[in-house]
Amino acid sequence: MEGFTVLSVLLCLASCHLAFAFRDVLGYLKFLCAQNVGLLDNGNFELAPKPTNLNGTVVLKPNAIPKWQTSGFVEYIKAGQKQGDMLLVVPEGFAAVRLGNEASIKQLINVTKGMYYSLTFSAARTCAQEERVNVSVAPDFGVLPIQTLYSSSGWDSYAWAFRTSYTVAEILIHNPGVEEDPACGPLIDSIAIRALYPPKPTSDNLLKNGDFEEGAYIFPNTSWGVLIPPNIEDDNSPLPAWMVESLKAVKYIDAAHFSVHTPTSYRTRRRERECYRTSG
Ligand SMILES: [Ca+2]
Repeated sequence: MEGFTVLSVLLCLASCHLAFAFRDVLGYLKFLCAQNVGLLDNGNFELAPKPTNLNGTVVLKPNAIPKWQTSGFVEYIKAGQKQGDMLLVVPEGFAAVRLGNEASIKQLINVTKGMYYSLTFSAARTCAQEERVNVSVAPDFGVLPIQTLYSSSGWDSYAWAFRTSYTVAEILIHNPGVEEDPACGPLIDSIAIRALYPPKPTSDNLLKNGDFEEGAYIFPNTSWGVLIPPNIEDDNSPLPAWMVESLKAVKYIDAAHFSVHTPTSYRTRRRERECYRTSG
């Protein structure tokens, strides 16, 4: 009988331990989800509209693209598609969207009120010599120039930062252009987000974020980093504590794809992968 009691106690302790471990794992997963790290829902546009909601490439309904609301002349562009003799560049995977004159896409996401976030997205210009993208989370917005190509692939990834005023943020990407051909406009793909934690000076370094360990989301399977456009007029920076004041963008890169000085010892593996350099 005593043996049975001891066994019961041991089983109870073991199950309690497992329950606590399970709760810890759940808590950690909730913590990760709350950080909003990674692609937005269908942020790479690989979930396609129903064929009945498309007329060729043109999206016919505002909610045709899963998880997104569109406005204006929006096209769903598939890899390998041509416009005349020009091959349209799809930055990632099977598909992307193209925003015509005054067209926009938007998505609501849950966020932590008062928190800083950085948005990363890929964009390619098409017919126009100069194209711009207006990225906003009300009341913040930024107009990012797309005309300069830094990568040889015909498109680049860009970062923009904002601070939330509510627990829900509406991510809106808008083409403010008024080209002669309303179909002309930037291609957009791979929209991701990352919470930013503005660093404080340490006893080792009085500069805030002097080692550039805190910054924009970099797609782990990409090797070209993220452009941080000049943003003199913006309140927030995707590279916390730093502002880009030159006419050129700055490229934020990671140690996984570039040779950079990486800190050792107490820093996390994720943070060890990041650094930055000037581009151009
Ligand atoms: Ca895609």
